[in-house]
Amino acid sequence: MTIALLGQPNSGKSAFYNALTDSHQHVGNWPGKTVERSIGTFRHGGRAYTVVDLPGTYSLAANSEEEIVTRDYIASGEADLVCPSCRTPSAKARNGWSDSMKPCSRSW
Ligand SMILES: Nc1nc2c(ncn2[C@@H]2O[C@H](COP(=O)(O)OP(=O)(O)OP(=O)(O)O)[C@@H](O)[C@H]2O)c(=O)[nH]1
Ligand SMILES: [Mg+2]
Repeated sequence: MTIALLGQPNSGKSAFYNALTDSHQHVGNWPGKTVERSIGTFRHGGRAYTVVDLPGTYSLAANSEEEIVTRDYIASGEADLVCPSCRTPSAKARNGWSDSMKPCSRSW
């Protein structure tokens, strides 16, 4: 099974990815660190899982090269599960992000 980590920049995707896959992707307290997708694996309950750490994005409108990487990966349908990462400063921002991600709600 392939799990994609999708969320706004600086929402903790790479930290989660590192914890799951025992990797060392760049983690820091500013947005825009991850610019390419990274792929790792972990095992749980005898099953193997693939995790994809994606560049942060504010929407699927793809306004930058990093957002295009993320948009294209989500649109490819390669992920069996899209895991949203919603650590945002306010409920308003969280709701706005969730609205902008509705096109992928089938995968959630
Ligand atoms: N309090 C708290 N901070 C966290 C948690 N997960 C990550 N962080 C912090 O949040 C910041 C951003 O984490 P990253 O994992 O780099 O975020 P990202 O979503 O990969 O960011 P981009 O690659 O820029 O899109 C870092 O300072 C982390 O230490 C968490 O569960 N709790
Ligand atoms: Mg990252």
